[in-house]
Amino acid sequence: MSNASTHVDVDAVVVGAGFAGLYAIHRLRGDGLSVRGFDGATDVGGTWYWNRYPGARCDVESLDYSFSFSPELEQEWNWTERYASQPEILRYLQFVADRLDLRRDITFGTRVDAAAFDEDSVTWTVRTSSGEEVRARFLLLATGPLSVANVPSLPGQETFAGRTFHTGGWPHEPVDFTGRRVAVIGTGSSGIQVAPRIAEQADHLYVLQRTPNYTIPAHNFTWEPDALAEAKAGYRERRARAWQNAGGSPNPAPTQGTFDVDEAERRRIFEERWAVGGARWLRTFTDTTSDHAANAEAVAFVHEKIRERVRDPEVAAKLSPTTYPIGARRVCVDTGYWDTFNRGDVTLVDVREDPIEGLEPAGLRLRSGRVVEIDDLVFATGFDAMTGAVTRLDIRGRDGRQLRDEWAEGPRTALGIAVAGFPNLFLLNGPGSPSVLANMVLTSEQQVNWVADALGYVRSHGLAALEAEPAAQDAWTEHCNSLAEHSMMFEADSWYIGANIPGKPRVLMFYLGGLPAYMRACDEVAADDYRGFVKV
Ligand code: N01
Repeated sequence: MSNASTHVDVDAVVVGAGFAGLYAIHRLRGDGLSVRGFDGATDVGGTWYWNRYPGARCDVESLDYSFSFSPELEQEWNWTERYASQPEILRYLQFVADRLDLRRDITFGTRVDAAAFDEDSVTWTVRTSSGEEVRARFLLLATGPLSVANVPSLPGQETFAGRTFHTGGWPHEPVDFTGRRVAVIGTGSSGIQVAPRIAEQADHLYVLQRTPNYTIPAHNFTWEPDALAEAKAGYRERRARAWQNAGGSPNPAPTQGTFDVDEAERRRIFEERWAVGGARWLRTFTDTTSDHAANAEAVAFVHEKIRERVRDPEVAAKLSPTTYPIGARRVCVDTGYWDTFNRGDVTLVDVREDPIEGLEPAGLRLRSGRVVEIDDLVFATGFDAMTGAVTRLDIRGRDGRQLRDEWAEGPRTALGIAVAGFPNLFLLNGPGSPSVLANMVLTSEQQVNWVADALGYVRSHGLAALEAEPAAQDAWTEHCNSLAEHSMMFEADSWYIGANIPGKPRVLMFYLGGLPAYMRACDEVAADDYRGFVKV
């Protein structure tokens, strides 16, 4: 059936105005489609709009964490630091929105709440928080893998007399912690970034740690104009390398295994790479995340670094992860995290040993009866990742089937992009794609380009829709699961496997084969007349 004659308000609705949503609007518009974008925020930015906490910055280098599709944009924008801070990334996205005139097609301050597929007209009716209904042929969810805050419900929370914050929904005005006693719950990437900055201001900071994380110093720097100009002169080549890299970064892949070199040489190489800084340290050797003995060498090195840095041996021991391999959770990248614990006004509280029981007016009550008296509480407790932003929407496909019900046992997708029973619905960076395991800006471009090409195919072939076949969806999901089985990801509880949200099914929500292999799989499907998709 073709719905070419059916009335629609727009060709495509794009939900979310972060990196993926912005590029989707640009690309689809360029292809001649009419587009409406929606975002609950008052401006563009997605993650970088919401995560305004002090110390927030990206752990991918700024030159790489930026759009690659336009050499003009690349050359016009000048990054000031190796790892850009949140305000700078937000300014960059605002610059892109201005340059490409994207805002005119986006309705801000408006969430999409629901979308229902109509089988007769082969259209989606999208309902927003303002009560508007928009009918579109295509629905693209650029809702972000880390956009729904996880706030643990602590008994007595409403009785707490102080201020509370979540890193993922930080106020727009600067928050002053001067003279205040502050607790940060959580020591993931957000907690590890925010704690040192709050410590600089607060009267006293308590860092409440349940599980220590591996973190690698960023060794951030400010770009000198000459060095930046030189780096930008090689941008095309840098991008070409990034597209060929499993993680979407231009850095060379490791070539030797941990035990290909003797102990002294291994140490020298570890040190040399440590001095470079950043998460790429994890890829010093080929086998760190695939071989336990190799992993143990990397772990021992990090432990040693913690002991070197943190003066109190007991605190150093508590900060050292011992219960899971490095890389099983996302490695953090920090600036001054361990040094923070050498301050007299910072206390590490082990809430694995003495768990948080609840809140009372004066602060946090621990199981031992101890009350951590505070004025402010910062939740750095993460997100209902990958699926949370999709399953909170009321999305009804064929026969009124609810997407959240379809995913009750864990998400199932074709290529991480499409879902059987939901024609013309496209996920960007959805479960089953590389998503945050690669450079999200490049993955966003790749996802949008694939979807835009698919929409071009639909239109040029006089079709109404593309819809994933159940068998293709099963095959892709099983492929992702089998890659996951051979990884170390299930050896730690983390948001990667849904373990941070009570009741969430434990499945690894990513494609682990790396960006180039993923792109090949997507391209092959497209080249083979959208193999595994029903042409509606
Ligand atoms: O969240 P997390 P995040 N009681 O889930 C603790 C990206 N990101 O916001 O480990 C006590 O990693 C929880 O403890 P445990 C990046 O992809 C990137 O920090 O479950 N503690 C953990 O310590 C990252 O991986 C950047 O035992 C509780 C913490 O809260 C992802 O976002 C910066 C608790 C949550 O850690 C998420 O990072 C920031 C409870 N009830 C974020 N509940 C960069 O680019 C939770 N915790 C650098």
